[in-house]
Amino acid sequence: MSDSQRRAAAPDPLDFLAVDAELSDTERDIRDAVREFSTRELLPHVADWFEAGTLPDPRGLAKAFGDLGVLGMHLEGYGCGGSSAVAYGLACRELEAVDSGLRSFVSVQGSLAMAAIHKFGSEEQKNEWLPRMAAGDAIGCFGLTEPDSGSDPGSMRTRARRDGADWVLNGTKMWITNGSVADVAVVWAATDDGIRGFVVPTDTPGFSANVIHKKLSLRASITSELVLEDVRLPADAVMPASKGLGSPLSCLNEARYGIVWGVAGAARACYEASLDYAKTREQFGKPIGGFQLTQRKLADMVVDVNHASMTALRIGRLKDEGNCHHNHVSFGKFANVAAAQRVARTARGIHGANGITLEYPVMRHMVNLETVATYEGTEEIHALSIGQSVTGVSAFR
Ligand code: TGC
Ligand code: FAD
Repeated sequence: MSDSQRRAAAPDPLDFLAVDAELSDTERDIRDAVREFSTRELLPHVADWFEAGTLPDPRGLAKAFGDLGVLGMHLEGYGCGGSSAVAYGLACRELEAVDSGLRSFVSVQGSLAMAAIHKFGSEEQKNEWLPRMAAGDAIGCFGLTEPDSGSDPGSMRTRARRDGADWVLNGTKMWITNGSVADVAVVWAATDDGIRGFVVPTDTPGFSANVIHKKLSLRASITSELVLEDVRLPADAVMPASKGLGSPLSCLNEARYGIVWGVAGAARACYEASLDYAKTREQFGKPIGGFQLTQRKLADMVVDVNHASMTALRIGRLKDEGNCHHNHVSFGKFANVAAAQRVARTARGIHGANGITLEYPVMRHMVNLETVATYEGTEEIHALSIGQSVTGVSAFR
């Protein structure tokens, strides 16, 4: 039967372009398992965690994520899952549909701390840390940003100097997710030989971490300052294959990739909440979804949500084929975070006064996305990366 003879099914409002029809059975199974876990174990509590401004049981959460199999799930060997990039992305999408802070927990563990050790660590470092981190028995953090070096990490002041065979680290890292609950910190420091990465057990004398309070965004996440005062480490604490700024930046690609998917989940959650609200909330004698202005908002939202999912899936397929350049990831982070911010902002408005409360997820997502737009390369940094990619001219300095 030709297309013109066959009557196509009407689009599903919850997957308008049937993007998920492109998934394999295995990918769908992983999506469903993470969605089921997130809905059962995380969603009922996340508003309270956000209101409290912390994660009350980070070790229990790490263990639960380990049991679910999402910590370093895309890494090969050492107790890790070895999944495809798309499967990992789907997990990030389902976690961030609940809260960006929860996806961050998984991103920092798997895509930053574990990925750094996996890419650049010695066999001893990999065997010591990766199986425990995959199981959620050890928590890791990733220290790149400093008080005076954010978008420009190459200007870092944290220094590692040789003292005999040992290394001695001094400096301060800022805004470090899970810093004060971590067992191990991957710390990037300048050496006489360029930037190198160090595996630092957090009980090493001279290492301390201070929780950053009064955040108005990503409140269901622990963010810390790391202070390194004459932290003495053995010669084998350096990750042997780490060399230059490109090493930490290559880890960022992994976490940024998770964000490309994650924010598609946050956007979807805001759109679905708005659709539900618009169909049930009545004013002027009819559901607000019946007003043309609301329908325009829903149309804009469903377009953004579906564009974001398609972008994530395309970049994921490129990654699984081995054809994903870091500027593809910049494209995805730039496009999808902005789309999710538009959706969340509109969703907040559709919910009226209810939209400013934690009874509904929309303002929580909206303010979380302020962090997501800043970390892992700000909107401006990714715009400049795309600009450099298409013109061949760097506008960074
Ligand atoms: P530049 O000279 O351009 O690059 C230095 C070397 O690195 C290479 N490179 C990359 N390699 C892999 N992946 C990338 N994305 C790369 N970008 C650049 C580059 O080819 C070069 O290699 P080589 O061999 O020629 O030396 O460096 P630059 O100093 O001009 O900086 C470039 C810039 C601005 C793009 C980079 O510094 C940057 O991305 N800045 C943003 C910093 C950032 O994103 N920080 C995130 C910290 S971690 C975090 O936020 C965790 S949040 C928690 C969570 O994820 O949930
Ligand atoms: P700045 O770099 O000072 O930027 C300020 C403004 O200037 C931005 O708008 C920026 O886009 C703009 N700007 C900078 N350079 C240019 C330019 N060349 N052209 C145009 N505009 C420019 N870091 C870690 O290392 N590990 C973590 O686990 C981690 N977790 C985080 C968790 C949270 C909740 C937050 C908020 C941040 C986290 N970060 C982490 C830090 C994050 O990566 C940085 O905040 C981010 O890289 C931006 O740096 P900055 O805040 O110093 O801003």
